[in-house]
Amino acid sequence: MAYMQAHGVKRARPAELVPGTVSVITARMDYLPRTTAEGWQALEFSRLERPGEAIVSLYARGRDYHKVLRARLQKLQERIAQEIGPFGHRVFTDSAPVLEAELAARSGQGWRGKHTLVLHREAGSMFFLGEIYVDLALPHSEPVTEHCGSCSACIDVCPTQAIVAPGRLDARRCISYLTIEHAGPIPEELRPLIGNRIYGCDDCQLICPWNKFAQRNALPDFDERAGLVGSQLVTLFGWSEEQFLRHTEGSPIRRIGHARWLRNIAVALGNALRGQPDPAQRDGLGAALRARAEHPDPLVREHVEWALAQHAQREREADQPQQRR
Ligand code: B12
Ligand code: SF4
Ligand code: SF4
Repeated sequence: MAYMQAHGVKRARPAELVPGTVSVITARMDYLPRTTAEGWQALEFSRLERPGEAIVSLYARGRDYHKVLRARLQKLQERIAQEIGPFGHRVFTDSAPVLEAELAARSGQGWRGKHTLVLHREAGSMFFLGEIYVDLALPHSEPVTEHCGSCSACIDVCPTQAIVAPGRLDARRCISYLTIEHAGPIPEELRPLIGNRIYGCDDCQLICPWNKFAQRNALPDFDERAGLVGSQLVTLFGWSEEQFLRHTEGSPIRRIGHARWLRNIAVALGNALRGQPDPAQRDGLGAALRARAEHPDPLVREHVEWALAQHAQREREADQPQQRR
């Protein structure tokens, strides 16, 4: 994430990024799919108990939000221009050095939770943020009050203890960073903690009591795509590059590329192997991994090797009680 440092102070000073900017219109867009069932948090947590199943975080199961939110903000800008005439503007969503969460918090879209995300009493935190920088002097909206109180559920649930203090995240430990942004090998000590999460992580949001108020989005854009929910790790690991590209067309997942996709699934397969009591199931997972052992990318090979070592370790552990007998 070197791009964040590279842009320096531009991140905090909108007028340096877009000269002439006087105000920022902030927006949030809910992303729970329209078909989301009641009790969805428990349903999502239950996926962790099925280690052979792949978990893709909720925001990434449909169409890429960058495209959806930007198009809608553009439309909003056009509607405003129809009313008041042309004005200077630029639309952003996670697309430039913009401190989105801070702008959202200061303009009343919600408060910053202990997990660092923005949340609101009527919307939880399952929404994206976007902005329109404008050269119009608009009246300021006020921040909302903070409602975390003595709760620390997000800090406690984080599998890698990435939330090092309220409102402070060590991104290097966050599964979202490790599986999406990070290009190299995943640190070995963190691999077992990733479980079966293969793209992003939702745990600090799933546990948050305010997410019982999270809203569904009526747009079909965020409908869950086939293959990205409830699939077996082995199935996704078997996707060729061509299949990966086809299944992730227009999805944010495509950006990580096939090799990182395989890297992430190899880690999850290694973890599944450690937890799998059934030898036949273990053999199936091991066979899938061995089929990728000669992959041309050393990143994939190393993670496959690590996962197969978990297999060997599990086999040894399974043998031990028999030897004692
Ligand atoms: C980098 C990044 C990440 C990193 C780091 C996250 C983090 N919390 O910092 C990683 C890869 C880990 C990540 C993960 C996720 N992310 Co992210 N991420 C971003 C991104 C691109 C930048 C965030 C950032 O700047 N972080 C750096 C820290 C240092 O900034 P900060 O927290 O705001 O805190 C500093 C500032 O506020 C500053 N500050 C405050 N006031 C002022 C004033 C001045 C003058 C100055 C100089 C500074 C300053 O001081 C603070 C301390 O240093 C934003 C989009 C964007 N452009 O903002 C999305 C964003 C925050 N992510 C988002 C999402 C959805 C996620 C995930 C939920 C995805 C997932 N399911 O896997 C996870 C959640 C993990 C978590 N608990 O945060 C959404 C959050 C929506 C929301 N409801 O808040 C955003 C806003 C994207 C979007 N457009 O919707 N993300
Ligand atoms: S996204 Fe997952 S790993 Fe990252 S802070 Fe939240 S719970 Fe921890
Ligand atoms: S889980 Fe608790 S501490 Fe964390 S953001 Fe939600 S209310 Fe705040």
